[in-house]
Amino acid sequence: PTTLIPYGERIKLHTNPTAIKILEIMNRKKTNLAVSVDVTTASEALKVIKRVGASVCMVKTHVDIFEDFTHEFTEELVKLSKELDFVIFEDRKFADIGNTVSLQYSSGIHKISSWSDLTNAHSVPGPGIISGLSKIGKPLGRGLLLLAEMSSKGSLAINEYTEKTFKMVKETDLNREFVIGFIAQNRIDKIELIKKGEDYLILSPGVGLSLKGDSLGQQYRTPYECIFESGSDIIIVGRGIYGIEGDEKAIKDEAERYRQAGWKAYEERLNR
Ligand code: 5IU
Repeated sequence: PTTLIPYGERIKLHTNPTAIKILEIMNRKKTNLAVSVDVTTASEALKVIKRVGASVCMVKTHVDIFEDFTHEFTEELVKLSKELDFVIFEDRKFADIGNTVSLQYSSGIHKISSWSDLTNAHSVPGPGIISGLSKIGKPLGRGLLLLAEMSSKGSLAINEYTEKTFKMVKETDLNREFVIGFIAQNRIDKIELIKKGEDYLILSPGVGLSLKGDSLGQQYRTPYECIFESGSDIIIVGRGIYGIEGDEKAIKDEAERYRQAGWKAYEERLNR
């Protein structure tokens, strides 16, 4: 199983430029941490990103939360992603028919495809959503994740839905070149769908070292539970890092604490 192969050796199992970039960064910076920057202004987001950048392989955004979105923000974000060496993931969760999502991805105010390395989509509309996004994203070397499971209580993305989401990607080679992984709580090769030599990245949100949940259904697991026990590749942490009390340094230190916890769990997994 790919959980026993080091991130650096999985690079050769990919052809998608974004997947290669993610694994290279993880290997180079020794980090499987993605920080989710869910603050309501672009200026605050940039402050957080500058503090956590050195510790992460990826920054996850929800740009529709910002009160002050402009393309100066995305230009600055792209610049920071190069300077601090991370990948940009706009967590857009597309969910419409192929034609609509291709427009939502490329157009409107946000023009996500022009700056975000990675985005994600629900599988609920069927494979047309992958084709619609791929039409825009693949020529740009972008990557897509499908949502196979969610961290929130009562999620309907379970059992057969999860399994069919994995199968949807495997239907055509075109999908496989653009879909580089899944948002999930568990490793998918457990369900024996992955052929030898195929590799997908598994990203898991709902991660906290001391958080236990919120009042709106979020559920948290530790980095160890995600990486070691469930075989996930990347942990996504939001409030656990940017929500920490204290001065500027507190956020930086907390990101580093999560990076170390995630990396230790990965090393233990390899040595199992
Ligand atoms: N997110 C989840 N759970 C999911 C999916 C996405 O929490 O199943 I798919 C997003 C929501 C938020 C971030 O942007 O990940 C987690 O933030 P907190 O660590 O602050 O809970």
